[in-house]
Amino acid sequence: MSKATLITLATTAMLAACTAPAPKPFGPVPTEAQLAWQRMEVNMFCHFGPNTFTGAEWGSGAESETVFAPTALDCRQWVDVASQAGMGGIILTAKHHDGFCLCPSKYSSHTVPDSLDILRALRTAIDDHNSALQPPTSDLRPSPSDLRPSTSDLRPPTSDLKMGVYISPWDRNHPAYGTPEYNTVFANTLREVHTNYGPFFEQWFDGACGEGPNGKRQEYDWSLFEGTVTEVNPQCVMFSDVGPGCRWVGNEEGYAGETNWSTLQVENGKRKTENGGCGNSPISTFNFPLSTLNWVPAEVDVSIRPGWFWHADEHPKTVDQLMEIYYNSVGRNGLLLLNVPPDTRGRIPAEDSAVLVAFRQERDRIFATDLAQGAKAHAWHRLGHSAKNVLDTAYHTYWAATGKKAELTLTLDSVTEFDIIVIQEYIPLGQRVTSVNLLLDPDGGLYSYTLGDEPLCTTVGYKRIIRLDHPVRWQKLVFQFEALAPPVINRIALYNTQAQ
Ligand code: FUL
Repeated sequence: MSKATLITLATTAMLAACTAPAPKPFGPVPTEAQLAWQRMEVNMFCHFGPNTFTGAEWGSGAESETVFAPTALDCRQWVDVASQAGMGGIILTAKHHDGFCLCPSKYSSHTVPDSLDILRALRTAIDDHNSALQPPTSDLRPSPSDLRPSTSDLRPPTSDLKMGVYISPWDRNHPAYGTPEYNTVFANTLREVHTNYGPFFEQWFDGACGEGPNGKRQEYDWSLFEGTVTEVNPQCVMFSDVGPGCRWVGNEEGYAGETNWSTLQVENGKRKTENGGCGNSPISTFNFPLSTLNWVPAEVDVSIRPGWFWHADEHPKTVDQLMEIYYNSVGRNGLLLLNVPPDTRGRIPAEDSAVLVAFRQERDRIFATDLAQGAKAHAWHRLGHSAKNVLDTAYHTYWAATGKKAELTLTLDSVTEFDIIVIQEYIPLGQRVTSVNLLLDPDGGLYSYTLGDEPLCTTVGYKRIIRLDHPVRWQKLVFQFEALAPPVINRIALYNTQAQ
């Protein structure tokens, strides 16, 4: 569906809700697929292949196909872990740089045998999981939400798991790599995988790009690759260093910048072509708000373990480390793609799944009770979309301010202790906010002070989670927004991390 249709839908929803017309979108806006992608918030990455068995991170491509031999493959277990951990989807390395394909292929002999088709096993496991979540046919069957572990109201409802693929353009095995013919081979592989195992919510084009078996580097034909994916699967969000669907955040440690725009300045909307069209665009082009050309939100890819592939002597991060990553990715307008590598059995190790479930429980605990619920919200300047809309949990309702500087006051029922503030912009109408400041009880009351000279945050985007240095106890909060265009805010929520 086009951006225009998405805006029309959002507009229609608004009209039904409150009769006031929606404000005009500002700058680039997400497609329907990009919005659905962003609302997934946390996804699972699975690096699995010959490297799992050899201990390498970048296989040479010369490994024997028989090296890949999982002893107890169980993709259903991956799906259970992802679901229990509150993930929206799983992206599997269908082909890493060593060129080994986790499905049989007409275009390569370096693949699994038919009997060990990992893509088919994962597709089936995901489809089976999703059909167990279908709406009840009678009152006796549990509803999809009953089947899922509880989630806080901030997590968008996800009724199913989606599947995505990583298909590396760099191929250290294919004899044609480094020649124009390889571009056709790669496009054929994309078509084959997307046709046989899709639809996929995301296609991952990694940025690594080196020499092939003949010592040559490939000049990638990106328009052929992207065109092929779009032809088979128009809703697929394509990741690469510079988009077009979503982009690399610039590091593999699990954080987005404090300022993080979903608008990306790519040279006139085109991929940079230096170095054969691979490698990231200069960091200076990230986080630059003035481009009106591209909506390319950031994806934060990071591994739960030191390596991307499973290695016997490595262990997963702790819940505290994962929470830090969550705040610095989802909490900074990014999508978190957390890599959880299956081991030589073809299962996710128990120590990783235990941490993932605890990570989920910790998020559910912290975000269980929105302390702003029941508050009164007031703004002098609004465009028919009242301030109280920031308090409801419906996605398509919002407060629309009239000026680039705007204030919104929340008066809580009583003095309340909190240490987390969550703000969400209504991104179907664009990303606008450049800074938010907070005044606590500015009427000269006992607790009158600001949170320092620094703004509470710079950009907001889809979601901003602000952690205060220490819990504060307050009743009246005034949010002061500055923006490139009048802010459109769909949610403000308050939490207390110490609450039980
Ligand atoms: C990089 C690759 O080189 C790594 O092996 C890994 O797959 C990471 C997610 O992307 O570009």
